[in-house]
Amino acid sequence: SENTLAQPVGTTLDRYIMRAQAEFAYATGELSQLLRDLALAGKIVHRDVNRAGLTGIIGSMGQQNVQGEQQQRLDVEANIRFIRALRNGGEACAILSEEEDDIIQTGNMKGRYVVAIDPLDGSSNIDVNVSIGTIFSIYRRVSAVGGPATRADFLQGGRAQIAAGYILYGTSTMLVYTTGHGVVGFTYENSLGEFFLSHPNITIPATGPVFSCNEGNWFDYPEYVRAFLTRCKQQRMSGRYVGSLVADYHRNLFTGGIYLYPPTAKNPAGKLRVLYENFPLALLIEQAGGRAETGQGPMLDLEPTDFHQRSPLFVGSPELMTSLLAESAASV
Ligand code: P6P
Repeated sequence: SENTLAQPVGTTLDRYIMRAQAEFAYATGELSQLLRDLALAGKIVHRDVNRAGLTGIIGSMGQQNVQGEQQQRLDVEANIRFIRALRNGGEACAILSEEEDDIIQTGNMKGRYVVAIDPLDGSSNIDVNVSIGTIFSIYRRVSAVGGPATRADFLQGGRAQIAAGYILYGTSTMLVYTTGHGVVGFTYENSLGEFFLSHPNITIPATGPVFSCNEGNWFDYPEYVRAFLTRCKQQRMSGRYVGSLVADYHRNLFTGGIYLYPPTAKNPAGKLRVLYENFPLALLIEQAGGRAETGQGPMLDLEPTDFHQRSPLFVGSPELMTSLLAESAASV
């Protein structure tokens, strides 16, 4: 969808949100506050991630982390940061986190939103210094304001999301999100503690040179996926796979390309999680002019039944997605 809100590169996240709120009149500022809360937690996780290797060493010199707590694993630490920021911000009545089985009631019974979040995806990449990311998905609650959130709040389906995005802790830290008016990107300047608008209107190229998948699973892949990938190789496309979802997704968003996580023997329903990975990334790609599919239909049309359910994910440039789906149709 057209991003009708053109603001100058370099404006801060706060200014951008305030102008967007006026322009799009979304909610009465609650969503704005929610986005600020997520950005705040992102700044804290940025700091944690960027000194991860050292904290153990510094800690052993008697310097405790800011809360004086025993240094946690980074994904556990990130989970605490996002829950705390959302609880203190007051807008989210509940959170569904990859790190916790059940809904986390924040105590903000009057909060009108719920947030599904993967606080730090790709924790296996943390220990080897590979880029990692936070992925978030926001819904307006359907349960009664003033009471606790319910399962139904989180199982509304991908097209009910009112906002979605990610924070990529990469060579630079970026916040990329949509509220349904296109995709916008902010880059973090940690000496100032500010996110600055760097990408006012992100759109994915119609096609591109990259295919991303874990070819270790080649012999598990459905025949149509192997046929599609073989053609990619015959066309001498580039195989690029970091093995960290947000890093692979973000690169393809700019270069153009296709990311595939098909069913495998180990994960017959796919590995990636619907509520806090596939749905938010699918909303973003559609807002950026791309497509996201499960293999059985559009990702956003999947009807979720469980909080932590998985699905296959094929996501990227529209022309490459059309080509993949043509292989799928031909294979029936
Ligand atoms: P595989 C990381 O563990 C993760 O959840 C995503 O970040 C990443 O894209 C995927 O799994 C990698 O999975 O099976 O290729 O190692």
